Amino acid sequence: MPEATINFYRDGAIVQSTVTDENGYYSYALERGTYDVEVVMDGYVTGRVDGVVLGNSEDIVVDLYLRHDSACLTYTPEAFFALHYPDQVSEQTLTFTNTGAQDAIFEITELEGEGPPVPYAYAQPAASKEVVELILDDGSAEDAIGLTSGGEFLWVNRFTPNPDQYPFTLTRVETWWLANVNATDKMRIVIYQNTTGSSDPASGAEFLYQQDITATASETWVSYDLDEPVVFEGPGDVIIGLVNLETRTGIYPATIDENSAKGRSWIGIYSGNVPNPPTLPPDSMWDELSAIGFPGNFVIRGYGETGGGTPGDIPWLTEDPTAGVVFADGGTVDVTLTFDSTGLVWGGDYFGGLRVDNAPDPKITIPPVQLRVLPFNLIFLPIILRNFH
Ligand SMILES: [Ca+2]
Ligand SMILES: [Ca+2]
Repeated sequence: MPEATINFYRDGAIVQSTVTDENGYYSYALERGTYDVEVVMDGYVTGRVDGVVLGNSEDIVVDLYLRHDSACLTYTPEAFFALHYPDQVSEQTLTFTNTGAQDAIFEITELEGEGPPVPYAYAQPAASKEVVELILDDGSAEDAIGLTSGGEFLWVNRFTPNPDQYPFTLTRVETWWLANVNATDKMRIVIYQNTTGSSDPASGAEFLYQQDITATASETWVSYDLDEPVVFEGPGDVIIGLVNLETRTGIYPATIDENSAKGRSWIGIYSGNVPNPPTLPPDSMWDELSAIGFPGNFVIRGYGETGGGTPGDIPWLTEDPTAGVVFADGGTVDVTLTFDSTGLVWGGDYFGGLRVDNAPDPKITIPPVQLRVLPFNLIFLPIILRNFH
């Protein structure tokens, strides 16, 4: 773990302190004796190993695992499917688990399915989703910039999708690396929304998602699938950016299209490394590209599809509870899902989704729900025939 502080205690008092190197290693020469070793790092729960005995001229290895000081909410199962005859009620359980070090709050909203029930004899429902493309550039990159003296920085594009494209789900980010970027260089995708209408994307930006990626020296488009698609309710702006985590000089990762400047590409520098997650605006420099003499667009694109669901009542489904707190360190909460096919048309598939809002993490996930109602004529009727002489 890089740049963590290691404190050595002896009889309850700090005797020495050091910092891990960029690979997360540390070593320190101490007088022999018994020490308590503590590891402190921003954003993590402080770790500690007590009673490390150091003898004469020996190396002692003390490895520590630190936990993020945040909530980590997951749920099972990932999707729900119920098979009913008409006028039947059944229950299933959605279980939340919080493996993080902070309490998590969940809130469930029903999302209406699309269209009328689909006879299940006919494969999948007709897709009514449309592709959403977030593009500022003209398709070709002419230049790229980096920091003359090296170091981390951030660059973003501000997109304003048409209001009727909302809600939509962002699934993919594309960019273009030039040859001075190595195929092993570490970068990070960062995604924000801004519903304030501000033309400065930092003013009112809300951080939504980040994902570490590795560059490739491709000289062409490179596509990165988001591990967790991001849902935008809108309307407003979508901010997609990249963070350069390579601190060497001579790397110019922020690729620019110089032919069609839209005034929507911003570059940010922090007084130290880019914080994790990167808060906007950066505290050292924050400028639109033309203001620093490079009018153009960063070559960053976003792709997704419309949908993510329209909040509304699913008449055949109820959840209990619809919100709650999942305690840290392995807490669980069960939510009962009740499927009710009373009064539904027989012989069809009904679709919907459950939007799960997750605080303090702003992540939104949507487990799909499906109810299949069988026709009456498939009901097995036991008939006993008896032969009376
Ligand atoms: Ca171009
Ligand atoms: Ca309902």
